[in-house]
Amino acid sequence: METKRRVFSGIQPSGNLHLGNYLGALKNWVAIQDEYDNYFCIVDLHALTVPQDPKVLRQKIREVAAIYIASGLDPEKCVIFRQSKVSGHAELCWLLNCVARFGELSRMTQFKDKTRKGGVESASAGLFDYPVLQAADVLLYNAHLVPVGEDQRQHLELMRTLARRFNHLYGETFVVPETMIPPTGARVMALDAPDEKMSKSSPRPGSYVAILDDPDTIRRKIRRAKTDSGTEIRAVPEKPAITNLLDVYSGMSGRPVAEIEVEYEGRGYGDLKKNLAEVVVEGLAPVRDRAHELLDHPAKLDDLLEAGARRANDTARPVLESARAKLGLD
Ligand code: ATP
Ligand code: LTN
Repeated sequence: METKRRVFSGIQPSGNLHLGNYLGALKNWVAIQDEYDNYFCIVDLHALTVPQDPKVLRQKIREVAAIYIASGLDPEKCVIFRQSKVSGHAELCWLLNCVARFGELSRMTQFKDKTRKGGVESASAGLFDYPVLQAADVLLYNAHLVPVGEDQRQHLELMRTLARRFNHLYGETFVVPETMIPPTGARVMALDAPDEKMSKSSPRPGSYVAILDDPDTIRRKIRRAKTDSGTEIRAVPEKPAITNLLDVYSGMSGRPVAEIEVEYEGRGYGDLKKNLAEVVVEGLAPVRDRAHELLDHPAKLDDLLEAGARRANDTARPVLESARAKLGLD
């Protein structure tokens, strides 16, 4: 039998999962799951890089698990598990910390963005180290492919650099993983600020459509979404708000943006928003319903995550052992 190449990706259980997570990540994971050996992680250690309420975190972890499955990930085909339940992530992170450079971490734009408001002085060391833990996540499984949204490109480049550097310094150990970014929906922007990415940690609920939002909330948020001046419905750089709505339309409907532009020639923004809202409501309804059903049986979700962690541990252990041995820690 031909062995399948391996995929690894993850989402943080912080805040509400939104359309950006769905179109930039989840939908593609589901689309490729038959072709690969899949590891989809709930990256709870990453969530700790900013303060979390333990009670809320516990609930969010289950919610992410439910959304993974409700979106169409099949637990028979995918190892679904929590990062903190496989201690190799934290251990390999330390080994890679000693290979990563302060300078390269200082250049990470996500760190700069996330510390812009509060300043670096009060940022956690974990937030600074976030990309190294992310590198450990993937390298620990010798994964070949990492499907993510556009915002993760720089972290993925660093991951590849660390894999190559380790291999060069200590001998072939890690697969150098490839980045996979979808053609549409890779960078969904905030509905109320199309120059910012749609983000889970946003304090403004009107900036995102959550996967679990009810239909009326989705309709209201899309109705209130910012638009651009003018009336034409075209995806052009001068129209970032309309471009974003068209991109979401395309991602949710599977239709090319150009075709949607033609359909809306001579029609108004109101029409576009109304129909887009229905496309989003229809697309998310089955996910939301299924997620709620799954959340009604939390013990089952917990069992599934435990089983996933056992399988993940089995895959991770030999890779970690080989990295330790290369460093002289055997
Ligand atoms: P936060 O804003 O709290 O940092 P987030 O919304 O960026 O969180 P993550 O858990 O960091 O969510 O990301 C999970 C996955 O979703 C990643 O693959 C990321 O690239 C993708 N993603 C996140 N936001 C967007 C977005 N606005 N558009 C497309 N993909 C996105
Ligand atoms: N940092 C990622 C989430 C993440 C991830 C990973 C993605 C953590 N570990 C490993 C892919 C592979 C983010 O999207 N913000």
